[in-house]
Amino acid sequence: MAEPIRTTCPYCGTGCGVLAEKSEAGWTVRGDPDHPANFGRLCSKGAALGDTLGLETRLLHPLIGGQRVSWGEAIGAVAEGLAATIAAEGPGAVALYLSGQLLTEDYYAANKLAKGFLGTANVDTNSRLCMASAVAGHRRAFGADTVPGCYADLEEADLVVIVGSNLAWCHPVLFQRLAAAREARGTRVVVIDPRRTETCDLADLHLALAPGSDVALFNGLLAYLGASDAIDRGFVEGWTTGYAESVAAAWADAPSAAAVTGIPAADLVRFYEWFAATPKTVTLFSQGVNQSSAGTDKVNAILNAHLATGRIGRPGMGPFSLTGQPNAMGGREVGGLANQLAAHMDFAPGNCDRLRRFWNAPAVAEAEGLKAVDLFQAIGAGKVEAVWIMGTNPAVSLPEADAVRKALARCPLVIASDCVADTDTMRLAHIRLPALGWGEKSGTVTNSERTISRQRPFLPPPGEARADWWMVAEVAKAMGFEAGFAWEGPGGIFREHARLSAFENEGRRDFDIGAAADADYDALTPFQWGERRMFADGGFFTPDGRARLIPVRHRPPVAVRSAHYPFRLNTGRYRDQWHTMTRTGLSARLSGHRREPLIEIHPSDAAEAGLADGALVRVESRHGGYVGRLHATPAQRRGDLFLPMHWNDCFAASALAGRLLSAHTDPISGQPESKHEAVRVTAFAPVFEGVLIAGAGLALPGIPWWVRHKTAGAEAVELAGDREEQAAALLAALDGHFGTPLTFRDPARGVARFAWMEGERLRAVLFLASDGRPEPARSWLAGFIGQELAAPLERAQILAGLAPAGAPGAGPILCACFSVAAATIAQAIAEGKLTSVAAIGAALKAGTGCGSCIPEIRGMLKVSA
Ligand SMILES: Nc1nc2c(c(=O)[nH]1)N[C@H]1C(S)=C(S)[C@@H](COP(=O)(O)OP(=O)(O)OC[C@H]3O[C@@H](n4cnc5c(=O)[nH]c(N)nc54)[C@H](O)[C@@H]3O)O[C@H]1N2
Ligand SMILES: Nc1nc2c(c(=O)[nH]1)N[C@H]1C(S)=C(S)[C@@H](COP(=O)(O)OP(=O)(O)OC[C@H]3O[C@@H](n4cnc5c(=O)[nH]c(N)nc54)[C@H](O)[C@@H]3O)O[C@H]1N2
Ligand code: SF4
Ligand SMILES: [Mo]
Repeated sequence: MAEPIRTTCPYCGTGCGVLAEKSEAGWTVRGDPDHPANFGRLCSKGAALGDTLGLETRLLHPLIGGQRVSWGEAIGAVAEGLAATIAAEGPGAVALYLSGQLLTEDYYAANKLAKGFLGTANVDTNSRLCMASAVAGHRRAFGADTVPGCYADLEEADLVVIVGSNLAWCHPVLFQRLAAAREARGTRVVVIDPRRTETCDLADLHLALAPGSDVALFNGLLAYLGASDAIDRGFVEGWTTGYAESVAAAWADAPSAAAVTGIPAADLVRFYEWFAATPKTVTLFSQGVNQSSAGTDKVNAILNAHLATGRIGRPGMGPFSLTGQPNAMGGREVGGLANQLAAHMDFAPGNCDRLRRFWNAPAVAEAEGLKAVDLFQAIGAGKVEAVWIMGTNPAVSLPEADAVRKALARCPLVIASDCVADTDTMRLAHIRLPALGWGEKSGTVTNSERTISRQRPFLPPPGEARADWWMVAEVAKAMGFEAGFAWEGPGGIFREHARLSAFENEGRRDFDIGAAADADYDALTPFQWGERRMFADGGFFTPDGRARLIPVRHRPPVAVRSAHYPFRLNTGRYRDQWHTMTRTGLSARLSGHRREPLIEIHPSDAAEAGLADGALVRVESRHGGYVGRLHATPAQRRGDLFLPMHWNDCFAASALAGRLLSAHTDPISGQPESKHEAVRVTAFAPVFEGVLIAGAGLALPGIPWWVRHKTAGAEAVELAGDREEQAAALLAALDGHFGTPLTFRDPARGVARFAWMEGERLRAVLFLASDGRPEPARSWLAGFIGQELAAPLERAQILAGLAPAGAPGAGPILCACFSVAAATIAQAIAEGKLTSVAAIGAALKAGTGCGSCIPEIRGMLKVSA
């Protein structure tokens, strides 16, 4: 076997090192034992990377208006379109919308073209939806966007506070590192989240706060700390400003903290006592904090508590912002946000001038550009007339998604670069450019702890796909900017980026990787920028070198519940899907965990509303509707609903979270409040439900509700309708496609089943039921699609939909590594045979691969105990 290729996982900001190895069977991946983020571990998504390398959904050639064109024509059209828009309307009419999934080199090139050569600062990124509040909070407190700590702090802490983060599902390898440390040293863990998530598996205390009440909770903490002897007076006096005002503001909220958060006072005090008594405390935070109209204040409320206690920059302590995307940090370093320039510089005149000289740039943007939500509103209003979208799917991920779609539909020039041909955004693009994907592209990414690692290619470029930086450079050259964009590869871009970070820096800016400019790019090993831990002895990047405590007050989320919209909606992530599913949706292994979106609700709320567990329901907000299956669970607070952000029009009818959300934003960071909306929930009341299993991509004319998912080499479609004619129309369409089916009907039970054959080969099966959902063994059946059926017995079994004993069952898969169904584990537990995670692992293998499912297994054991 050849030497493995050392690269980095393209999913979450943990930034795990991956070894890609070629074997007879193709490329396989495993965790890189030498990478400092994961030391060999991978989660379910990382472990399934090999399943997502297929080309079936890829865009392989440039397209203009749906017609294949050459690269020369495509680049020419982009360059001419941008130039014509600038000539007619000025540079502000042109925008770039980028992504934390681009590599640093791609991101640097795009930002340089826009902010240095086109003269527009209308360059924003999906990090606006993700990290903007953390960035703004860091800059307010530290004078720079610095994450002070490192992952080892999680392992050295005595108390870890996890705020608004479902670490077990969203940063699973960090969760495993924390779990191991807790096992070894008894780390105390507090989880602050309105939902009882899988992350609570490690929690000594779970504070199920009212959504949006984090500032009140942390103000209560600061007031408590101020009144106890936990304040580090030396640090506060020597290295901070704003302490007295911040404690005064905290006292204004503190008396109502229990009422506002809805947390029993005794639990709050317990948390405050633990925090006060534990110097080695790390506070991790993520989207429950950032995605809020008070996101920046939430961040500063957390930073205040750490600054007041001097718990920053020393082993085992500090506030820690978990970054979501693999290169959210790299994007911040190159200035991908509309209110930043490159290399962590802002728009101060000296910085603009420095960039002008360094880049020899003709048109450096002098003022901040439009932030994502405002940018798409400006497109809708006709103020921005050309937009180039790279590596993100805003038609899905932005709030008020229908307004975003309308804006793109009326925009004269929409250019989109993606590795996938069909996404909700690509459907709206005039010019579609094929990008290289993971395993093909080459460059660097920066993870949550400031470690820069290489992504290395191991696959040839498919079709005519090209690197994102290459497209940018070609467009720049076609617009006459040859000199600034003459790089031969990503290494040259990285060296320029490194040199810029050191240019006239002299310690004034936190981001300085000048030393890496001379490193051997191809051999680059992971390295962390800055000190291992920052700010232990002050040295903040504010004008006076002191950190700022910021006085903040509780503000509720903008969307208010009413008699019409009595529920609070919260949205977020599932363990095995990544965002809009363009890659994870290709893997049967990953799609088995949650094959359709669930609408989670407290059982008492469901009962009061007369809604049955497992029934289809409709959620509606002022902006739109969403249909999904109700899942009643005590993990939800009363009055709150949760649904996933992943599904979209390519994977489902009517399951797009962004369509429900208002575009309310934080006034400082501009980050949208994607975690809060006021909604109602009502029965969908189908007259039939069904499951269709066939090859991919069948049209479903007239079916009002469907969800597609991959299963064992075929596609399963869960579907439902509210009129009998819809079922008849679907049957007619399938007959038209496949011919006459074998049929089984039991009208008394409202059951009908169909199997379409071509000779002895099975083409498709459809199960319909008028009373609840049919439950055929989906993945077992899927295994027969395209196969010749051996015997009449098999035909009979297929129409029965029943798998023989031992075949994969009907329900969701809990353990993605070994395809162990949730039902199999539940049954073993119910029979009393298996009573621990270890016993389940030994008997069923579940949990013995990547370990991502262990919190769920332990949850099942707890429920049965
Ligand atoms: N499996 C998976 N992992 C991922 C991703 C993915 O798509 N799939 N995406 C990556 C990206 S880009 C990101 S940004 C991260 C996100 O990682 P996380 O932030 O951990 O994920 P979310 O599920 O969006 O939200 C976290 C939690 O915030 C809680 N929450 C909602 N409102 C509030 C509130 O007012 N206060 C508090 N304290 N909590 C609240 C929600 O209930 C939810 O459990 O995940 C990364 N990792
Ligand atoms: N309701 C709700 N909405 C949310 C959130 C939420 O919690 N709730 N979270 C928000 C957050 S934190 C985030 S980060 C966003 C994420 O939202 P998006 O960025 O819109 O989602 P992705 O599916 O990651 O989109 C990435 C796209 O880039 C493509 N791609 C992958 N690699 C490359 C590449 O190398 N080059 C190019 N050109 N394309 C590539 C993929 O195929 C995909 O189409 O969603 C936000 N929206
Ligand atoms: S935790 Fe999982 S998704 Fe995140 S980088 Fe590591 S392997 Fe990839
Ligand atoms: Mo994110």
